[in-house]
Amino acid sequence: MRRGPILRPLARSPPHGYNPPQRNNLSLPQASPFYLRPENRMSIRAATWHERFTLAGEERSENLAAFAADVRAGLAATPKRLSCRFIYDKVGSELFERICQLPEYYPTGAEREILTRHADRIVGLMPHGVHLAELGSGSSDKTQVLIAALLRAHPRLLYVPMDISRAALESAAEQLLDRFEGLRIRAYMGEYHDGLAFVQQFVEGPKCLSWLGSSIGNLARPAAAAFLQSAGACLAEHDRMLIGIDLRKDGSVLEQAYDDPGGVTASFNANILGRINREFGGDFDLEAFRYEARYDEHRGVVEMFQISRRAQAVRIEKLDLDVSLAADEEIHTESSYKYSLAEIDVLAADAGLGVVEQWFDQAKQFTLVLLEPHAE
Ligand code: AVJ
Repeated sequence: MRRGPILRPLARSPPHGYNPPQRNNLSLPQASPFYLRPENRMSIRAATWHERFTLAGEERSENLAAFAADVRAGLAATPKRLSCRFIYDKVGSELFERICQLPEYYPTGAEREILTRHADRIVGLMPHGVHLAELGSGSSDKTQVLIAALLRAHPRLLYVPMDISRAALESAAEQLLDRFEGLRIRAYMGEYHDGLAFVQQFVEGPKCLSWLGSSIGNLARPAAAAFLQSAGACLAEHDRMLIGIDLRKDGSVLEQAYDDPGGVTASFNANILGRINREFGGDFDLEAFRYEARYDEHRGVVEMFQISRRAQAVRIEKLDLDVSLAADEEIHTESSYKYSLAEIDVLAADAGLGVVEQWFDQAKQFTLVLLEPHAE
């Protein structure tokens, strides 16, 4: 059974080992509160940690049940498949951060370039005093550029990062709160669908929903339009949505980006098998698989696979599941759709959203699109 989102405070101690002052404790030596005493000055910011950060979310076991169902269905299917959304446990999220630092993986740098150049213009097209909610926030690294611009336009900002990884949310929050005085964070841990419900329930006032990094690329085109439409349903008249979309380009550039020579992407992709081993007692031998990323230019999609090097049988103990694979049999693990400008217009139209403005990096590899709900 699915429970509603639960609000709870950060489950570990704030930075600097600070203990919040006890408001009614008159036995404290007076004059200044102890966090203002010179020896404790570094804790001033930490004093507001609890007020500035909350974390809400689903229990991890619910995500695990969905993962188990996906493994059962996907490994029984022909051809075999697993959903890429389950790659992102702690290990997977860390490997993805490493991908973002690879020279071959151009989307991160391209999107940062666009944000850096156009953040003030983008913010200028949002309602004044807007809140920022972000799907799949991860490290929130590029988002800092946007947050800085929002805080230039308005001294206070509520940021609602949403991600599947608790570790990513917590470390991002620690950095952001340290850097930005006027910032308050209400993080949500869970999947997109529940994140949108959280935004709808708890974010009052004008908002911008951001979805950066071309995460939309993981969805097939019809699913992408359907998801954007459901996200758009959370927007009030003057709210905005900002999405990063990777553009169609030469296949050799894409195959480098999705199969780097250092093998970081291959390890990231193989983490779906590693995670089955860890969570469900599987005995996948990761060495018995190779990784492949292929660009289908006609369909505009990079498809990624784990391919069995030989005929083999795999046991997944906790699911009481036996899987056999033929030599060269493929498990489809991820798709990354690329868009032409015409396809972006179709996407927005299918989602019932209007394009306000759109920006590109200089090499025109990537685009940021600002969307608005269509006036009825
Ligand atoms: C997180 C979906 C944007 O498709 O570029 C990167 C994931 N997979 N390298 C992408 C990914 C392999 C990434 N997205």
